[in-house]
Amino acid sequence: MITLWELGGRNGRRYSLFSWRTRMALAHKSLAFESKPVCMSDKAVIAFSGGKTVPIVKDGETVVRDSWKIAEYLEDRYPDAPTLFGGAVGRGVTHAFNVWVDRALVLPMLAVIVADVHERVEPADEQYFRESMEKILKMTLEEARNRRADAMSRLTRTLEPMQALLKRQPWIAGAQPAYADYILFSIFQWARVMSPHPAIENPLLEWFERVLDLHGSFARNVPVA
Ligand SMILES: N[C@@H](CCC(=O)N[C@@H](CS)C(=O)NCC(=O)O)C(=O)O
Repeated sequence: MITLWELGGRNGRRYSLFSWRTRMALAHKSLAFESKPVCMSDKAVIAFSGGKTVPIVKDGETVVRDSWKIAEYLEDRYPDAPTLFGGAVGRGVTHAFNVWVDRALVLPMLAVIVADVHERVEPADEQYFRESMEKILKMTLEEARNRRADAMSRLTRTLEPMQALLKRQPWIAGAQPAYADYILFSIFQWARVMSPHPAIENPLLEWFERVLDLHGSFARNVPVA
């Protein structure tokens, strides 16, 4: 059995966007796992991993931290289960996409949903979350809430290439869903779990619904905002 350490929010929410990539990769490969929710501010509980972030997985005696490294580990360890990358070239291109999403989309989405996320983290994390997010965004949570419309416009502009792509093919990875889909999906699942304001339009919205239906609606049936 694989164990997954990930952020736990109020009422059973699982809101770490990077952990959603791992969750979807595990579901894609039909690997069962046990979820260990942690607080963002509690670094002692994940010190065994040698780092300060989740996701972390433990598979037997093997501990892997960082969502990209976990995806590579799962692909190499479980080669007979459905592929996440579709070979070496696919792995390289998926890595490029991972970097693009992290650099281009995480901050614009954070600016849209940060105040909503703050209302749904565990009370023990409220202060830590506020301080670290205000430092990253260089504004208070209240300012972020007031500037939400601007942040939404920036996000929509950045997503335009993905909207264009999804008019031409059903999945980010092409004819079949694969890890590239889960990378982009994680951005919107983060918003779905923690914010009551929809931040997604068609055709992206239809694609998102398709991903929610995958693997027995694995990602659909979870506590959301
Ligand atoms: N590159 C890492 C990023 C992981 C990351 O930033 N995780 C966040 C949660 S979504 C975290 O653990 N943050 C802890 C903190 O900011 O103290 C990955 O892909 O796993």
